[in-house]
Amino acid sequence: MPVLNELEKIKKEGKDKIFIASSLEELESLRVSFLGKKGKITVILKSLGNLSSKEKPVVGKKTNEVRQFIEGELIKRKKKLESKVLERKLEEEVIDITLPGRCFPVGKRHLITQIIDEITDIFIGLGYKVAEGPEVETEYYNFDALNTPADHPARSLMDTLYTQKDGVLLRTHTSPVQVRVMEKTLPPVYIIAPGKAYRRDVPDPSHSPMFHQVEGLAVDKKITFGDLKGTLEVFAKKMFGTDRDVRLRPHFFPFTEPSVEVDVSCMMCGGKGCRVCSGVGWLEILGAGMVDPNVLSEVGYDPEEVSGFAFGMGVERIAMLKYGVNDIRLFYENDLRFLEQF
Ligand code: 2NM
Repeated sequence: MPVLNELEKIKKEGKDKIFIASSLEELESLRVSFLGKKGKITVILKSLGNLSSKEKPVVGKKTNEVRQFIEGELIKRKKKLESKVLERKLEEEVIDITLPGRCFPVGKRHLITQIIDEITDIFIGLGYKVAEGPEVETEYYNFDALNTPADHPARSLMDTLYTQKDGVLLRTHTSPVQVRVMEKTLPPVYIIAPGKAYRRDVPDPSHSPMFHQVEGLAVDKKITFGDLKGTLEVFAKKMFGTDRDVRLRPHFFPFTEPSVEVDVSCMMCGGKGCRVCSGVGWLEILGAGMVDPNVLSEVGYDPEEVSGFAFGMGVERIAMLKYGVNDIRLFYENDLRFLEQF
């Protein structure tokens, strides 16, 4: 019977083609070509009616056998292809749970903030409190109350940044904060005033129209110049190292009398003289003095009852000396290559 040969050929063809099918799509189109509405096996099943009653059961049986065989082959191949797809997916999506997680970039305090905190901690340790006040000040708190004469050059338009409003300016130091504290507090007063100050300067390696200061003030009964000297020595050694020497040179400030400038032995050369200290072996770190009796009277203190010392330092200057930074403008450029070093 030629149809039996035909079925045997279909069986062989199905087996071979299903075996080499390389995708689920290909397998599906093979299923359609054998078992679909117009598929090779379906066509034969439909033609069974044309056969004789003797042939019909033989061919019918063989057709069913081939159909079942092909269905079986299709299922086997389908399972194989599905597991291959899953395997590839697992390989592609592999997650190494032993890899360390991605780090978020962590910031840090600006060097200027670090130095302010360091200075603050030293004076907190000596019993001082931190005081703050406005950066926009009046001429009274910035100059008048600090015994600064009306014709003092610091008051000039060349040196001070004034606002549109008469008598209102950007503070040129943080001393007005201390005047404000003294005004409303009875002695004893032990405070430091960290913060921004403004001066009419053109930026260059050592000048900036905005910079940071920490000023200190101690007012109590029997405060002496010796107390000032001892306090500043303790500060200088905590800040720059115990092997530093400290010296005071006479100076002048309107708000203190006597006044001094304070030097530490150069931390670069140890005092022998080098490029950093311009060969002199000493570096100026701050200004200080005994609070002028006029300043004490102005805030309502009795200069016969109490005395005080005060000091002021530039934070950028301290940072530059401590870390060998040669241009103040580096502090304000926010270049992480600079800032990350500290
Ligand atoms: C300095 C130098 C010397 C100072 C004086 C006062 C106040 F308010 F008590 F009068 N505060 N800070 C002072 C004294 C500041 O800076 C170089």
